[in-house]
Amino acid sequence: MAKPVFILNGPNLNMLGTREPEIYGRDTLDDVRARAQGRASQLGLSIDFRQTNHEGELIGWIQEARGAASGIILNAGSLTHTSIGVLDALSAAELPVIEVHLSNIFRRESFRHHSYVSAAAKGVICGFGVQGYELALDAMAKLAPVS
Ligand code: DHK
Repeated sequence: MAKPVFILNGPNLNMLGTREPEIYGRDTLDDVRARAQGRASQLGLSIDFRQTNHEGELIGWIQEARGAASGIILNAGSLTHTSIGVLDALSAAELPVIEVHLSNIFRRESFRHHSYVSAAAKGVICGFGVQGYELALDAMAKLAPVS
């Protein structure tokens, strides 16, 4: 049985749909999960989709991924810009990592232009809203080992 792709979401992404919809859109996190599940099924991938508002929990999930996942798709929310702990966990995971942001972080405030996650990521998808998760799965399907 192939290992799932972990799709991990950080702080405030549980608020999707109501949080600044002009920036993040009107889809909820459940909508994102459903779309990701649909695309994963088309690609023959399984996913494990999670969200947390807590840095330590996210780091724990990344550590868990090392043995349990075939790859990590990560929208770390604000932790993208602050967390060396998340970067260190990703580096230790030794898995393909794809960084996702709903918004185009480079069109926004300068403090969003730097990402610690990027240093451990194979690539970055940002600015395509919810579709970014599907694009990340398309890319992951070509990266992740089959077994
Ligand atoms: C989500 C967040 O919560 C922000 O802190 C990031 C990212 C951008 C997104 O666009 O998905 O700066």
